[in-house]
Amino acid sequence: MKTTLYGWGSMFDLPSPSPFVMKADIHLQMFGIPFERAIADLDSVDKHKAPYVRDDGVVVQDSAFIRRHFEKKLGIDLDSGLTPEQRAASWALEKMLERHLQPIDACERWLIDENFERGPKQFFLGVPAPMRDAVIAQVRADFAKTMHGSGFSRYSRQERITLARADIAAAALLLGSKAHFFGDTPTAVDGAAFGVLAGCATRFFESELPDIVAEHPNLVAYLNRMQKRFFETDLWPRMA
Ligand SMILES: N[C@@H](CCC(=O)N[C@@H](CS)C(=O)NCC(=O)O)C(=O)O
Repeated sequence: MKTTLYGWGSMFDLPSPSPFVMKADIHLQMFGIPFERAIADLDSVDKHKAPYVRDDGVVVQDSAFIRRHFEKKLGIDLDSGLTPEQRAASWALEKMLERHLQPIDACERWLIDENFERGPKQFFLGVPAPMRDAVIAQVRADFAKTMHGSGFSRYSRQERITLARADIAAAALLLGSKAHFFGDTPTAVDGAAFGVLAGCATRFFESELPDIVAEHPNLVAYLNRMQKRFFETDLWPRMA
């Protein structure tokens, strides 16, 4: 039996540049199964996104379906002990963070020139030099188009930050003084929450987001606690 999680390792002072890879990594650790980590080859999977896992030869794409695959296979519920209402709140929080706050953070990284230069541009260092600039321009244009379609780039940067501030404050309030979002033990949403909130908290980029996270000492303590528990050492292979 062999399980491999495909994604990317430490970048931008984070365990992974991708919140979804961090989430899947945390979930696999919560399942308690041995697994390896390997650098993703997006061209090898039809959704063209990471994370994905190869589990005994079966490829499972998308962090939500990775979770479901192992919950079913192992008979382990990452939300065991939660009431139906807590499960609903957990899903709502996860999707607010992933579908609203995360794209705002992505805009900080991809649309602000100095952040793009020091951040996402590094993803393309492996592209042969003669075509690198064209590939970078195309991928960045695709990102801008996606953000226009979803509406995020139609907000000004300051409007996006205002919305992010509300998301981060909501997460901080829901966490309160608990060790994790639903008590002493991590549940599924902690994987998603760590991924997105750690992404906002990194000081690697020029952004107001880390300052906003820092306004909530309980969130900062939570992120430190989660980092220590799940990512104490650098677990990923070096990227080429
Ligand atoms: N819904 C997916 C989202 C995964 C995702 O957006 N991954 C990004 C990195 S954060 C990616 O692989 N992007 C590559 C691309 O869009 O080409 C999940 O939960 O796994």
